[in-house]
Amino acid sequence: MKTLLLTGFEPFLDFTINPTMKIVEELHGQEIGSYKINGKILSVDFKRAGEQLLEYIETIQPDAVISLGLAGGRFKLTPERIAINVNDGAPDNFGDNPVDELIQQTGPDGYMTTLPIRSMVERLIEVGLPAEISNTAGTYLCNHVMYQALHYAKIQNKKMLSGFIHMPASHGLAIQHGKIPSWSHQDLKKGVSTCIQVLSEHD
Ligand code: PCA
Repeated sequence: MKTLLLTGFEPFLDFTINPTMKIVEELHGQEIGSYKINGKILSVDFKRAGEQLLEYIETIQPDAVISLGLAGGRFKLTPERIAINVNDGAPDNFGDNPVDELIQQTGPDGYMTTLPIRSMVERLIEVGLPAEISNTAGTYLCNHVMYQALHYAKIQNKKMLSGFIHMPASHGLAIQHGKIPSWSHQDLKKGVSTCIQVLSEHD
């Protein structure tokens, strides 16, 4: 059996619930296809999140990493195509507010995902869940951890596949927030499980 590191994030900014947390907690310990899932939650912290993720990777030695994040306002499940070497944007949960910073001083401008995102999107649509590839993960924490995992795999010469999936708000979050579209928790979770199944068939 292979190991999948599945990460989610804590709440941040005016998003009082992060729907990725419940999904990661519920899928932790489960098996989907050839993968056993190890779920972890990352801090919305520019200084720590990358380190946290790399510590989990070194301890767990996963065959693949899927990181999940909330994209409040998006309507679809959106596997990300690329991570860029930039930290920028709104303050994190510790008030850190980097402007135009590099994530890795000597790293490349970007890394393409190594997850089978085209097949994931096709399968999501087949099972009735709206999905499309996103061509920007932004410049906030989600882009940051996606970049860090891909950079690690590259410089360590590891086969480990990795990438990021952004998701819409859950109904629970949308009720509290008031101004964003939402999906049921069950559909969000089914979407993530479907992507893991596709990954399992892919490799
Ligand atoms: N979404 C944010 C960070 C944490 C999360 O769930 C992002 O899109 O960068």
